[in-house]
Amino acid sequence: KNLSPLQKARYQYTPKLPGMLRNGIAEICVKEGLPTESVADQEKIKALFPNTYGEKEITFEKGKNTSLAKKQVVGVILSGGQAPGGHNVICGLYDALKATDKNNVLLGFKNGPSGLLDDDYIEFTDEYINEYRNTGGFDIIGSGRTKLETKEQFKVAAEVAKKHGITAIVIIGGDDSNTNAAVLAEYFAANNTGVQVIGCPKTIDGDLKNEDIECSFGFDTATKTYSEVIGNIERDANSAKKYWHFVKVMGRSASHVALECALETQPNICLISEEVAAKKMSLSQIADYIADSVAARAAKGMNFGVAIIPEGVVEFVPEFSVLIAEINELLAGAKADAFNALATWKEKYEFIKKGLTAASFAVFDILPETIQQQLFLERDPHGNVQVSLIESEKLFSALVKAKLAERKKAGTYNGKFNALHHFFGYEGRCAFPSNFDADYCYSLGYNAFMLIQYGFNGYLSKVSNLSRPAEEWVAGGMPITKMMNMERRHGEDKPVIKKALVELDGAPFKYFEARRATWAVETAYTYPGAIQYFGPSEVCDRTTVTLALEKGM
Ligand code: FBP
Repeated sequence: KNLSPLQKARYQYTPKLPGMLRNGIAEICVKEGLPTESVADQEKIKALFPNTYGEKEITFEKGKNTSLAKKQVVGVILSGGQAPGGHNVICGLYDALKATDKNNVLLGFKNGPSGLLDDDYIEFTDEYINEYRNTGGFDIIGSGRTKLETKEQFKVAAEVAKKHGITAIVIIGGDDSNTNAAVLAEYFAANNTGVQVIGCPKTIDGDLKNEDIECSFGFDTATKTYSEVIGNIERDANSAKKYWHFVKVMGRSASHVALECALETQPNICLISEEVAAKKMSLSQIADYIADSVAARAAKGMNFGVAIIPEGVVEFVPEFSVLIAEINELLAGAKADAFNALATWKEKYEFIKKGLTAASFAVFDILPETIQQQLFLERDPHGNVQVSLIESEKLFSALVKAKLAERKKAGTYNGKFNALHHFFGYEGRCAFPSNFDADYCYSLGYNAFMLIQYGFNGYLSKVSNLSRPAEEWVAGGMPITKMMNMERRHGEDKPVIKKALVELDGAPFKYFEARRATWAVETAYTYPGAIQYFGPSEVCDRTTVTLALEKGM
């Protein structure tokens, strides 16, 4: 087998559990908290979840284990995008399950939720599990984006569960997957299947967090990976002094990843989508904002810089989202055929000019031609423009270049502007989990099994006090319904876990806001370096700046 030295060394790493889970299975008891209410729309959520609503928050403590002895057959699913640490959730779950009774069984459904529906699974063994300890990736069983949301699917899931004698299903996923976990838990309870459902909070995007969940796993490792490379680029920029680097970072919607990377590396510019939306910034205003930094630095002889662009930003620019809506309309159904029949870009351009409102055409017209063409080429299966495929890092550098050309003409800028572009996303999703993510994930999995063993259903595995050393972490469970509210989705009111966007009055953004004007003109870069797995705790076990600031540290 081709194992890297690091992979071998990581096999030897023992993930840290919260102190209260360290005394062995026989010494874990439940402390019940208060009954819960959903964060909003209590009556509606209660009506939709009559069997699982209002359950108590619980924490685990050191004390005599009073759970009932029962053979457990647990199924586990990885749902959605990869996030470092997923393997450790499964390892922690497996270890707790086997430590409780070696006859317990853990089944891994393959390639995401569809594995459950297709009854495509493997049964884990020590040998199999050991190969994945403390490694990145979701390749242990694969992941997928099928959603478990319809009654028909739930029925199939119940049949598969019955066939294998499954007592519980653990769903490792983001806000949508955990919303669906709650609905599945309610279905299982309503139909007296006896199958429990437990969720685990995953996503590098960091947008599954609330007053109960301090952070989703994977965010720590992914942002550290991007920050390492951004720091290296900053140093390169400061060495060569001839390039402006435009770095797009992942995060489908929220800008938590971009903000954390900015807090770690202190770049000259970092856009925050939530601020763009709140201030209703136009593309032109954003371009001017970046161009101001380029010009100010050029005036001091610094024709270089680094700008971080969050992946989802264009959707937050009001005029741009109107433009996209109009384009979707313009190409709806058969109208696309008429458009595609046009032979030249010139003809297409005229078609577009006729079809868009004057305001949207003005927005369209300032875009570089490659981006204009991307808007009309890349459609998803529903006929929508795939916003994530728009190369926003190139879009903004092109707009900035145009602004600088105007300024040069006006005599207000006399620098050089050479832009380079990067996109960091996939390279961070399967990194070896940092010590934090290795520990957090293992704890989430271990804890998920304790929730199962104590008979809880519709709970999210909750490990908190995360800004403190693992010894002080608090393990327990929170009913998923507590985190839900009603939102309008596809023209219907749906119960969902609220997606957490960057809060503009929150401590991480405030910290950034207070310093960014200086960073924009000075060269105040910080170089986080590569994730360290071995060495002093302040280097190896450090979590994100976002979490530290949120916790007032
Ligand atoms: P999840 O929300 O499922 O964790 O996925 C997050 C993410 O990595 C986003 O940051 C990104 O926009 C998206 O997945 C990419 O999706 P895909 O892997 O399907 O290309």
